Amino acid sequence: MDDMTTNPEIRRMTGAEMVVQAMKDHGVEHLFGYPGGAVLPIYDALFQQEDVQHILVRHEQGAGHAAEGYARSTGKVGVMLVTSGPGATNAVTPLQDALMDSIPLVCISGQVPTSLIGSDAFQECDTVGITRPCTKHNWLVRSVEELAEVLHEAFHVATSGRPGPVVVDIPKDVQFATGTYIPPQASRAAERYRPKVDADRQRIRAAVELIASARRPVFYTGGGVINSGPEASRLLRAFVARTGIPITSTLMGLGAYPASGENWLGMLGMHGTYEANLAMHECDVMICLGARFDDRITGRLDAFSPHSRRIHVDIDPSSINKNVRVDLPIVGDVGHVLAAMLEAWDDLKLEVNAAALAEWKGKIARWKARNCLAFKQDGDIIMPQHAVKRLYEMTRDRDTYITTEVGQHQMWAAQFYGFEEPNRWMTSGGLGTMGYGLPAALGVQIAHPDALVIDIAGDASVQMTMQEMSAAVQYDAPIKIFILNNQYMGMVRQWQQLLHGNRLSHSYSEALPDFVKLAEAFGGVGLRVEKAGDLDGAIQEMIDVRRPVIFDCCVANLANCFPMIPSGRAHNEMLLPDEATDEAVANAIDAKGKALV
Ligand SMILES: Cc1cc2nc3c(=O)[nH]c(=O)nc-3n(C[C@H](O)[C@H](O)[C@H](O)COP(=O)(O)OP(=O)(O)OC[C@H]3O[C@@H](n4cnc5c(N)ncnc54)[C@H](O)[C@@H]3O)c2cc1C
Ligand SMILES: Cc1ncc(C[n+]2csc(CCOP(=O)(O)OP(=O)(O)O)c2C)c(N)n1
Repeated sequence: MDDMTTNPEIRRMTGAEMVVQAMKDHGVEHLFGYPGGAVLPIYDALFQQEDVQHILVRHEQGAGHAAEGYARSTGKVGVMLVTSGPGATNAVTPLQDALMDSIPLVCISGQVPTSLIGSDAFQECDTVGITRPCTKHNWLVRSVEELAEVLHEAFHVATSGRPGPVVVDIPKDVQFATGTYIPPQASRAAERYRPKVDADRQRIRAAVELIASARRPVFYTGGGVINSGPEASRLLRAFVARTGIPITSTLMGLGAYPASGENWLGMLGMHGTYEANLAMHECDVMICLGARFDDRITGRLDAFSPHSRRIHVDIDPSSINKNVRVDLPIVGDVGHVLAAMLEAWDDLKLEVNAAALAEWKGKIARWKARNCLAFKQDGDIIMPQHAVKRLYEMTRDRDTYITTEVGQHQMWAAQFYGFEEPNRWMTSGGLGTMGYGLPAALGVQIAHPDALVIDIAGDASVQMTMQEMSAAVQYDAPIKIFILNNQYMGMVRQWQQLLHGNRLSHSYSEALPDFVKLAEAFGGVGLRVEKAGDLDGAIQEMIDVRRPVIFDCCVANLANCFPMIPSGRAHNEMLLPDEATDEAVANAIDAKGKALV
């Protein structure tokens, strides 16, 4: 007897039907896509079923970022569907974005028929060639008999180990052809790729003993804690509570430990807090959990945390010793490792050095008293920090998700919006993709229809993917686009001011759209606020409207985002708000003898 008769799940169907069936079998409820000639068979199969809902975006980049927002806010895989040629090339930016931020994405792309591959056919491009460096893995499927196995492998690879984007490129004749569909249970994909999740016991023991011996320890946590799932955040909180060790996080890890937690130091890095960066600089034991020593964190490498012994927990062995040498590498899933660390801590009856820790915390408290995020809000002009602070205070008790674009507003959001839970914060960290936030908000809202989803945006970034407002209106997704409108590419202007002699080369948008009219043109609601006194009322109106809103919040044009470690500088060479005089900045530049950009 062959498999067809022994296993009723093994069925004959077309390649296009297999794509839809695999989505159903992997629990996909929504996908984001845009049709075209080379994917029409798949669109036809989608049309004939109701289990998987397709969200029609307005540009393939939007599909990718929406799928990223969906994935990050749910912990599930994000799925996108694009046609060949321009559809695939438009998907490159979100694929690279997802690769850098470890977001699980499955991108299905249509390809010209196999007989035409390599003939410069209409809308042909070498999709696997183009996307090879910006995916975790990709496949060109040349036979319908391979398709089911490749699809299962794609879902497995995207979501296992260090998550990331994958592409399955399917020629049109393979979509039309009929073949055998095997279900995920019959697939061998999981045997072929088995990342290590449990850590070596000896190393766990060495790590907890090193932590117990520390006098000035600090947790440096990152996106890997979010990737690992909510249990990792719970275990992290438990470990911090057990030890009382201060904790900071990267931009990507915000929410894993609550911003209101008593050991919280705030974000670290280029725009991180004074206390977080100095704690990293002066610590004697650094416990890095699911973070990758990015250059926005380390600053000048030869001056990075000069006195510390470092533990690095990461699921991807290639992250270890990539940028910074560590003393105790641990390869594994951060949730599994934390569980093992807590167990070992209790079994070995370890305790922190209470006197040394108290002294360390006293020092940190003095750094904290420096109040590095201070800003002045007086008069009518709205300070951007104040706008984010009020937005936070007025939405913190709701079921709120925040996305951002890229620039100063993104950093102010990270500094002034306090995240209490994981998966509430969606931002483009590694690639820094302007245009990420609006479609990401759409993806989040599709996953959480009743939640309050806000994109904290800049006036320049938001114009890059503004067209997805139309998709938001179509799907009744009441996203709120909260633009901190300073009329500049603020982050670029800030660097030009501080590091390029204030020569503001092409960073001012002389013509901006009327965002209120634009919102209305899309079928949404537009609100504009110009005076600080009107801010709260308008935020409340935005919250109350159950429709997509563009909120044009006119803020101080020339505000700068501090603290700031100019790139190439060390943690203890940070510029603070009231120190960043022209003279101090000029000296900082002169000391190096060249612009630090
Ligand atoms: C304008 C701008 C300014 C920025 N300024 C700052 C700043 O001031 N501070 C800052 O922090 N960032 C800043 N960033 C973001 C920065 O560029 C990086 O994206 C960020 O620091 C990387 O965060 P991460 O180290 O947590 O790594 P991620 O990119 O989140 O990577 C996660 C790491 O964890 C590992 N991992 C994944 N899953 C698991 C798992 N289950 N278990 C164990 N390990 C796992 C991965 O292999 C990887 O090494 C800025 C970005 C922009 C655009
Ligand atoms: C696609 C893309 N192009 C260029 C950049 C470089 N860049 C980083 S921030 C920024 C300005 C962002 O301006 P805006 O969205 O108005 O935000 P603001 O900094 O004013 O808050 C630019 C151009 C980028 N990050 N992404």
